[in-house]
Amino acid sequence: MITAIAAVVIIGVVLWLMSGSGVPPAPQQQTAAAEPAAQQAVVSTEATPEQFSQAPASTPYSVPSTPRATPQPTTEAEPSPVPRQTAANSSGSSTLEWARIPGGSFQMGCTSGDSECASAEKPQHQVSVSGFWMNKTEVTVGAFQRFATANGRSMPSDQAGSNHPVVNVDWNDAEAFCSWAGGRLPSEAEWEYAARGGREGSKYPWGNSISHEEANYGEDQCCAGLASGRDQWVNTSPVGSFSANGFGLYDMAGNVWEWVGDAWHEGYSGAPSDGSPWTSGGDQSRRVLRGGSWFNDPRLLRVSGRSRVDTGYRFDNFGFRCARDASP
Ligand SMILES: [Ca+2]
Ligand SMILES: [Ca+2]
Repeated sequence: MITAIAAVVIIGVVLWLMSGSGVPPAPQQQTAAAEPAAQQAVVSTEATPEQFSQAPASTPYSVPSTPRATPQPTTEAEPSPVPRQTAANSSGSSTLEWARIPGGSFQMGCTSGDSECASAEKPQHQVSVSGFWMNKTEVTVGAFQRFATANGRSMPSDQAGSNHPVVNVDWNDAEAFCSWAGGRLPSEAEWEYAARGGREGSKYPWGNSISHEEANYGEDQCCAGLASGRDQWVNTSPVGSFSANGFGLYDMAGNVWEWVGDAWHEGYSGAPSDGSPWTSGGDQSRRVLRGGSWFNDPRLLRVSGRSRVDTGYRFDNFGFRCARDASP
């Protein structure tokens, strides 16, 4: 009898360990059980965890039956180590199109008169950025698939169509992709400079107000996807489904959050003024995300808006785009 009881206990312990209860949680933070930990990990300023999607991994993507035509980029880019197709046949699915971003100076951070600014967006400060290249769109599922295939990596889970932005990528995935593509992640300053598109003093890349005609985002109050007007998508939209900004970049507001190279700092005191990534000090375990997503309310799509999360986290509203230095 005692032997039988002991056997049952041992089997129970083994099954408990196999169930994962005795090991740290995997980076994937999509299950309901993982939400509290993920939320705790990101709460430290008024930029709340509402920016992250807790949608179940199985949530179907809303791909309209008659998708809006994708604007075709027209500017040419420098040769890339990643084979490129023409815009006409790529549909943005597997190529990386690069836009040349001219150098210049801008005011980074909280836009004057913007009552929605968080303390982390202050102080506003001048930054001078050298010219560089930046992907016109978020990196697509198709492009990431090519990277995964070339490097023997498995695709992250729960992807939509090949011309949608890749999601469920952590910071290291993003950096590895950009390195493979001959580039790097943009610095936070480069990202904001690029997002503003040469337009100073606006809350959004196109002006001071926002509607679903300009970007893919969610409900006005936190947090859920919403289809309305030109924004036909409850989840991600095909990249380039909305108008480009002044630098020819798409979806700098909304669709998916975009990883940048910088470590998280609670504000801009002591930040570099030369456009370089701020990688010293601050919270080295977290990296910055920009631009808001399909899951978020419009406040988080503001061009100065910031968020951050642990480098190993993946969500179905996290993506990225790459930058690269301009040739001298
Ligand atoms: Ca939407
Ligand atoms: Ca975006």
